[in-house]
Amino acid sequence: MTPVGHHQKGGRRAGGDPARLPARRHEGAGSRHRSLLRTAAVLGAGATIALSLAACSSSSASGNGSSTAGLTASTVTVHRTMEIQTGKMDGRSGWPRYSPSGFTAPAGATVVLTIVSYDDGTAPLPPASPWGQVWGADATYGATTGGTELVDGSPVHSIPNDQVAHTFTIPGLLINVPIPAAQSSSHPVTVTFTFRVTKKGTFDWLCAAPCGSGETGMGGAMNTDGWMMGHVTFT
Ligand SMILES: [Cu+2]
Repeated sequence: MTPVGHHQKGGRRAGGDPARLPARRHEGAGSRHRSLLRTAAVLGAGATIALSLAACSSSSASGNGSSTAGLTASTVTVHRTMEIQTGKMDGRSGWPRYSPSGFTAPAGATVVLTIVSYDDGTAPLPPASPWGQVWGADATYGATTGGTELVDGSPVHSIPNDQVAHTFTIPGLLINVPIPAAQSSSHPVTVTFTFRVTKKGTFDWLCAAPCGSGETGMGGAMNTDGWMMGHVTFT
């Protein structure tokens, strides 16, 4: 755990200051957060490549999953919605937040997750960061997404790293959903992502973009359950 000398409010970039975005921004993150991301980044490197290849060869793989072993509820589709609220909206300046901070879904069901973000600032990722890409192809748990998310209805495989505002990342499932900045705080951006998890259990999710406070942007909301990290449960 790196001590942070002072907590500056609103340490995230809010419209300017692109100079403060060195590749070192992830230093100083809480150690749990950091190790989860590192593990996922290593594991995900292969998955990401596989996704890119799959995307090139068959763009319409919708993952209906008839061949996925162990599915128990393959015909069930559930919808879950999360909102990304700004610090202004949640009453804690400089603390953007996912609300609710988690959800429960049946294992094996197709989950259509809609994330509506009112945050019009970016928290750019370092140029080499993998978190701007959509991930979701872990065979162990059966997450199947085709590596695609819909941004206001348009399918994309990634968001440019310097346009990322947040991510919804489940390291244990190798799922990563990058969220771009909203047009303005009154024009939210809507990101929709479809996936399926065959294994029962509770998994941590977190945001991988440095949207919190402190020099690194990894403090405050980034290290606090119920803000930029939480849990999802498959029953
Ligand atoms: Cu965030």
